[in-house]
Amino acid sequence: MKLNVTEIRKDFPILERETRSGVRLTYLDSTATSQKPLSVIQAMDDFYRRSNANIHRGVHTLAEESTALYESARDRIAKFINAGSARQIIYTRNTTESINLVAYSWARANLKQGDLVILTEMEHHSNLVPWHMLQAERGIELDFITVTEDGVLDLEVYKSLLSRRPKLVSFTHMSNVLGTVNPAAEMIKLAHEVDAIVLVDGAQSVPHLKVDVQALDADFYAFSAHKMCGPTGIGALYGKIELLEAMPPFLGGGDMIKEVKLRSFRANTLPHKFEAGTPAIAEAIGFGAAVDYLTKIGMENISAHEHEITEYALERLEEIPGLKLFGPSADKKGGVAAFTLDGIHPHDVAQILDQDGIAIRAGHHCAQPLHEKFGIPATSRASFYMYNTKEEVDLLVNGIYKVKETFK
Ligand code: C6P
Repeated sequence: MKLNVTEIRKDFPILERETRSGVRLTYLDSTATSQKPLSVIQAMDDFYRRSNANIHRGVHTLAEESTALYESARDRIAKFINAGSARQIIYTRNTTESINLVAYSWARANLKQGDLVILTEMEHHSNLVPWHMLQAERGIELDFITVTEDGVLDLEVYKSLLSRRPKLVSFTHMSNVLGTVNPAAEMIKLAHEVDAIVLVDGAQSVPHLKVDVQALDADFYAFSAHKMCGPTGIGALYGKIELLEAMPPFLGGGDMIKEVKLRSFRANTLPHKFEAGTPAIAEAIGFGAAVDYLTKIGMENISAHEHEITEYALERLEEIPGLKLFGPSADKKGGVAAFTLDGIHPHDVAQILDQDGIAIRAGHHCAQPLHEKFGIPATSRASFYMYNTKEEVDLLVNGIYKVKETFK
């Protein structure tokens, strides 16, 4: 179904604002964080106005209401990615913490010196640094699936790395710079043939594609609420039950225990075993409202709209002399357009566009090794979501011509 973007934009009050007098916002930075619809803002506001209390601790009405809202959000998040059970959804702060949870708990219990972990050259720092840290501590080995000139993973390299029998393969489902959507199901199947466990970084895929963790057969899947219309400060880790059950707790404290003695403790059942201390309750409720919103719009409709916008954007950007795009063609990627402009620093591009209210990101986008691979320190990056329009792409293109004019 074609999206009614005019109606959708009414759900996002921020899109109405001006960044300076007479200059309306053109928000092209949803890859960094998406904007939030009224239903999410209201769900969090209602919680604080009506139901605010700590969860899993009290028997009074508010405590029961708050617990029910928190757990009901988990149920809907589980359904959204087709997890078999809500027990498989661990609330974390974000994708970064979800990956670190696997690195601290699963990996420290299962990996020893010399064990191989396969990553890719297009990873975000949050799927590199936790493994660097484990390498320093444990002496694990890291190797990388290379990225081709067109910005896709070289699956022949992957297959040859798999012959070295890695213990873990961890890769991003969708690149935050190239936009490349990796063939996750195929990659997971190949990893399972050599008995490797697979962690997927879903920070950019869950907000934009229909993700079914069971169909993918992912062992772990990490994502953040704030990139999918939800609040900051909350994310999730999905894991297969048998893996999560066998893993030791990550952080210790309240709520993650069944029983505590002076010299020992017994860990709680899933998912609470991994949720120590008072969590981000209002944020979890906002996360639930965000998946309701995305479900109402329909993930297939969102993907189709973004595809149309991205195809148009790539076509228009390609026309600009001196502009170089990174990443594959629109059929292999999500709504991301990273580019350089001959002789002009990406930060200057972003700053000049901002004068016209156009928000893009410039820098290495927390993917320094990928930029190094392409021999550049930084790119400018425009990214699209369900609320973006072709008119906004035109504003971006006109803005880039203005940047070129300024630097002529
Ligand atoms: N990328 C971007 O502008 P957190 O910060 O934990 O919510 O997400 C981390 C992360 C992990 N993997 C990928 C593929 C990502 O894109 C991100 C976040 C943002 O590209 C902020 S750096």
